[in-house]
Amino acid sequence: MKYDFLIAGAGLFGAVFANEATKAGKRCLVVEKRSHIGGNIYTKNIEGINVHQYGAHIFHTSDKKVWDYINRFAQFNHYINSPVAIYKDELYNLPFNMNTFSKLWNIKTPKEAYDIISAQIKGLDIKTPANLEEQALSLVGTDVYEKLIKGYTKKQWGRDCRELPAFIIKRLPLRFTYDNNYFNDPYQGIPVGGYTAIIEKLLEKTEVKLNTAYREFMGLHSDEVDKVIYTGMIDEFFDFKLGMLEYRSLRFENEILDTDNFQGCAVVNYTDENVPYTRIIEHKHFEYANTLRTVISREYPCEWKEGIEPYYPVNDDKNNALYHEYEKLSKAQDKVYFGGRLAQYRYYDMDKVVAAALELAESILKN
Ligand code: UPG
Repeated sequence: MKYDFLIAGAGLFGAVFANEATKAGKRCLVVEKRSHIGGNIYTKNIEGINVHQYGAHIFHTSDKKVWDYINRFAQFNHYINSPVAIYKDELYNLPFNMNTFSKLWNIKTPKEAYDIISAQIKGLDIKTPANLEEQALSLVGTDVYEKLIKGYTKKQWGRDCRELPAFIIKRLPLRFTYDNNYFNDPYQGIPVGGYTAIIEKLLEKTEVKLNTAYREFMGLHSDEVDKVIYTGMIDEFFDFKLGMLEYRSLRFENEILDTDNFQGCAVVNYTDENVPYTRIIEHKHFEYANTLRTVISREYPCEWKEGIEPYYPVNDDKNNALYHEYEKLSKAQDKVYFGGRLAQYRYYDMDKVVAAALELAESILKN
């Protein structure tokens, strides 16, 4: 056997696993269908700025082990994600905190904010929130929901808030302090030199074939492969034989502008349903780049279809049920392991991907 492990996909999951396996003396090959490594965390240097080609990625974690691990492959800057939201001609700080509330209602104290939100929630009579709309309303009341959540979520997911799972909105902190940090995690930052450099380092000692689809490679070389780590779409692995899972995708319009500062921060969300994009990313602010020009990306969500990249699993009841059927098939596979956002159909953040890849490595590399 030529390879102990064939790793399908050179994204974060595949690269972390490959690094561990190679270190453990296993012969590994990574096949990647795109022309570059990194999956959706890939960054490319344009105008001296590391542009997040597949959307903004901010590394944040509460897991000290994961933080120490990833810091072996990059130095992280002190970036703290503090996006703003624009609704019509109004601008608010995110996540939902005292800065947001004082601007919304012209108030100053947490008690004033709390009283307004409580009064709004009281009239709604929601017991256990059954969907994203009920969850959002019962957390922050009607004003925040109408201005900062409803339109954005509809654009992001292409579905009404009543059709979406409640957990999605719980990603965002709600605070009664003047604190614009988007995350509660103690560790956060952007890797100096971009994310692609992390993947390069992870894969430094592993053979990688780009422009190589898993299916085609196996069609010709399956006899050279012992075990497989598969990080692509789980339904595609099984030829969609139980039906297709839904994914959300994104399209980006990138522009290089002749100004050194276009919007004053890295992430500006446009929460009005009538603005066709969800956010504008100005990449230089992730890394405090000192450049004369700037690069911005407008982000347009769309439904995934064959030929474009999948980004987000749509974890509603219908899709989760179908995923569980595929998961059963995957468990019955003798020498194939499924990992990452697409293969596990899970809205994973990067730190969870690293943790899951390390866990898999630990459990199967022993022998
Ligand atoms: N949401 C709103 N209004 C907002 C922002 C978010 O309603 O202004 C809802 C929406 O339903 C969204 C959900 O909250 O789907 C989750 O939001 P978020 O966690 O920001 O979504 P992601 O697209 O996954 O966020 C990515 C990265 C995150 C990064 C962020 C850029 O996961 O790490 O910080 O983009 O701000």
